[in-house]
Amino acid sequence: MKRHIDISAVTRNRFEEIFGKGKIPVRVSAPGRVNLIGEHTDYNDGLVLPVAVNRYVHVTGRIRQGSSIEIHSTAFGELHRFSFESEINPSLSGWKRFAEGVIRTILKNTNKQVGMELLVENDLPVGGGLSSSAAFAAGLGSVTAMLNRIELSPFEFARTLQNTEHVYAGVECGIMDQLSILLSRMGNALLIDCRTLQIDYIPLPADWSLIVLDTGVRHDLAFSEYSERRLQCTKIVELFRQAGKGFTSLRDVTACDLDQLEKVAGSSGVLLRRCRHVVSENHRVTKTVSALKTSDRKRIGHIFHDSHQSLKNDFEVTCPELDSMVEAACHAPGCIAARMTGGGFGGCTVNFVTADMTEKFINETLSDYRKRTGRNGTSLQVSGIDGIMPCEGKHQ
Ligand code: GAF
Repeated sequence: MKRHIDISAVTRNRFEEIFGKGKIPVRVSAPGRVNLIGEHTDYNDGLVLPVAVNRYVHVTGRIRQGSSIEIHSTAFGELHRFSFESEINPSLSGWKRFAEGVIRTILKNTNKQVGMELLVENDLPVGGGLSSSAAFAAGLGSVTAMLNRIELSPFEFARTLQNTEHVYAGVECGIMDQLSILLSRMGNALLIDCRTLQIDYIPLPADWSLIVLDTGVRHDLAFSEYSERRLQCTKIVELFRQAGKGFTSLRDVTACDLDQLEKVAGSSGVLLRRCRHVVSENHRVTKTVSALKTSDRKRIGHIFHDSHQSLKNDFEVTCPELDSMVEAACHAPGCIAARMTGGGFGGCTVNFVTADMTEKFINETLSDYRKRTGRNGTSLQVSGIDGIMPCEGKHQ
């Protein structure tokens, strides 16, 4: 695990203002991630291609006397205190419940429960589609493990973090965010096969910039719609099973099977469209990998376009603002490829841009977006960086 002892003076002062002077704390910086392609495929055992980016949740912590835990979040401007002597308060909600859940889960089944003082600082926008919640959990979990001298394998750790999102944040997410935050490598995207957990590193073209554009829109329905999409995918697998196919997930479905689904899925066609998105999106991940290897701008532009259209029309997780941002980007100078990224219903788009056109691209896209929607979007130029547990070579 990457441990930082070169804590900035600002963090050190902030830490001491909250917790008082004492031992030098340890610090872990958990990056956010942007998914290049492979959307809503991770929980269907499919392929994804995320990049860990240079925006972080920093967690600084040290051991304290006794068994109580104090966590201060600068993003929320609040302190949470709890002790292992009592169970988690069932009425606890929001970031406090999630933070407590992460720590309790990491320490479950160990006899290690040291008291801790923890400071959480963000330069990753909260709820902005760059996986701030998975980074929060990964940072807290890593410092908890370090201070309690617990060794975790990246895969075991990723599964534990995913489980805490399900139980304590109420989001039935896949495994993509956790693995990319832990295992990414500088200058590369991470190709994850979410069925086998095989990981390959795919270099990003050096003369392309990676730009994240935030629509500024956050929809409350994102959580409920996400759960609904998951349920629909499970239902499709069940329908195939009833029709005699031995599928365990949508990863098993081929384009030829879609005709059969049309017959059994009823007249609405909704399930057929959901399935078509997942099947075609897996292919697009593979095609993106080969387009990246040859720096094929035209091809990647088409693939991102098709992905966005599929998410808009078949999976129905975009919104007018995401569609407008992508359309604006496609008309802007220097654009190589643009699509929505993450769960959808607001949040961000991901864009490849010719490096020397970056500023012009951002200005023109955001100005066009403003004309189309009356909203001010924002931009982040990001680069692919190491995850918390960077590794050499292939995995699994
Ligand atoms: C969210 C989830 F957390 C991921 O697991 C993934 O499903 C993504 O939405 C959609 O691709 O970020």
